[in-house]
This record gives sequence, structure tokens and C-alpha cells, in this order.
Amino acid sequence: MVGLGGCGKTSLYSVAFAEKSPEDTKRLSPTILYETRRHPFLGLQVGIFDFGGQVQYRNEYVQKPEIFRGTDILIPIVDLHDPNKFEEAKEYFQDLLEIYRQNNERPKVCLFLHKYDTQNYQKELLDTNVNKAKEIFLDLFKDYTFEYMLTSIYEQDKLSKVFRDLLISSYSELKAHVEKAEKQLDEIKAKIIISDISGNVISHNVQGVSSGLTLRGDLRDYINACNVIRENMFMSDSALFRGKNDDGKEIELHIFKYIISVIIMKSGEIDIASQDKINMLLKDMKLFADLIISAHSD
Ligand SMILES: Nc1nc2c(ncn2[C@@H]2O[C@H](COP(=O)(O)OP(=O)(O)O)[C@@H](O)[C@H]2O)c(=O)[nH]1
Ligand SMILES: [Mg+2]
Repeated sequence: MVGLGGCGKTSLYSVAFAEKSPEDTKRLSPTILYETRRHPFLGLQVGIFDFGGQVQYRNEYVQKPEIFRGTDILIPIVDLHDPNKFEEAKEYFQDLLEIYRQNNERPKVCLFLHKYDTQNYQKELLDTNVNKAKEIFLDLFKDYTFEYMLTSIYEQDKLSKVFRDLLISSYSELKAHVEKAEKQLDEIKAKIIISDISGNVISHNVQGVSSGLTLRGDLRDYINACNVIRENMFMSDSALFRGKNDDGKEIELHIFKYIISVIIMKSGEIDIASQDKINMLLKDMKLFADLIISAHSD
């Protein structure tokens, strides 16, 4: 993630990956030089580099092209609330592209036209700025695999999906699976959460179980505990855990290939059609886990 100081890099990270609310970001101080974080996702360690965009730091790391080596996905960020800085941002991105040229690398580029919201900002101005930004930035990355998004930390669910899709985009077959699962979830009359073993939510049909990509703490702990039992007691790569009470409430946790977890919550008997769909979903998630494992070994 790269962009001028104050464009929203640290906020994006905090809201999507670190369980912060959009309000929490108002107290952030500008990133100095650069910050790196590691985030487990689908069994890989994803490195997230938040490059401070203030001019004194920018000059420093533009002179160290090696910092940028090995980028898979570059996310240039433009602050839509600050159109007077568009030209400066453009120059900065051009400097970066020059570095990638020198490094002989061509990361996939996903431009965020960011702060696409009307928090302390006028709607009419926002639309004007989007048009202006498109004119300035869209052809800058024409030699790259490129897409752009309108993003805002105030749309946390949408933002999590943007990051989720970016993170799985390197596994070509996975996206179709995720989309299929999402459709299946809509049709099932039980609460279902699909996540990875570290608690990154991939898809769900329950409100309020995640903050950004991160699953609620109690369920995360549950997955974690079951995963340890899977490993130490069952010594197999997949396992099923179940809990229920006298009122007919039930929770099921499936672990597939030590990487994917599916939680199913029922509040009583469910109809046969839904149960069939659940069985299909589980089969599909098993396949999904297999795909991830084989992608890793590639
Ligand atoms: N309205 C709005 N403000 C945002 C958004 N993202 C970040 N901000 C605010 O922009 C300011 C600077 O954000 P910060 O993440 O520190 O920028 P950085 O220097 O690029 O890391 C903070 O006050 C954030 O609350 C957004 O999507 N919409
Ligand atoms: Mg910052």
C-alpha cells in the first residue's frame, strides 16, 4: 500500500485486518518511513507494507529500490477528499513505477480511489473528484495488470471483500469457489461462517460476526482450540467438532485440511433442502481446501 501522507494507508490496514473501527482511525499518527506487518491468510504469511508518503521519507526510500523487490500486488492509494494533491500523488506513483522498471518487476496493480464517502465531505465535490482522479490516474498503469476500486473505511464489509479478493487473486481457481459458496450461503436456513484457521472470514451469512476480515474473538478461540485438538488427538488433517444444548441449539465446526473452517449454527431442526445444500457446501469447501494446499505446494 503506497500513497501520500494522510491518504489512509494505516487506516485501511487497521479496519480490514486489525479489528479497528473506522472511528478508531481518527487518532492514528502519520506513518514514519514504512511499517511492515505480517498477516496469516489461507495458510500463507502475507506481508503488508505501509509506506509512509510524507515527502521527507519518500525521498529516502525512493533511493532504495530494493525495499520494493518482490511485490506481488501494489496498491496505490489516492485520497479523494484532497484533489489538490492528485498531481503530487501522480509524480510519486511515477517514481515508484520507475523503481519497478529498474527492478525489472511488474506487480499487479490495484488502485484505490479512497475515502469514497461523505464523512465531512460534500457529495457534489466527491463526484467531481472521482472524475478528475480517473482522468489523472487511470492511464498511468496501462502497462500493468490493472484494476481500480472506489474504497472507504466506512464500508467495512465491502472493504474486507476487496482485500479478500485481492489476496486470493493469486490462486486463479479460488475466486469462482468463493463466489459459488457465497451464493449457496444465501439459500441455506442455518447460520454459516467460512473462514481460514486463523480466523479470516471468507464468507458468511450472519450479521455481526466479524470486524473487517477478522472473525469474532469467541469463535476464533473455538476454532483455535479445536484445531489444536485435531492436531494433537486426531492427528489427521481434517476433523469435525459438535456442541449442542437441550433447547436444540447446535454448533458444528468442520476443519478441512488444517486450513479451512466451516462453522454451522442451527437453532433447531432444519429442512431437508437446506441440509442437502449444507452437505454440498461442505464437499465444496473440502475441495477448496485441497486447491489451496496444492497451490501452496506449487
Ligand atoms: N472519510 C474518510 N476518512 C478516512 C478514510 N480512510 C482514512 N481516513 C482518515 O484519514 C486520516 C489519515 O489516515 P491514515 O491512515 O493515518 O493515513 P496514512 O498516512 O496514509 O497512513 C485519518 O484521520 C483517517 O481517519 C476513509 O475511507 N474515509
Ligand atoms: Mg499511516
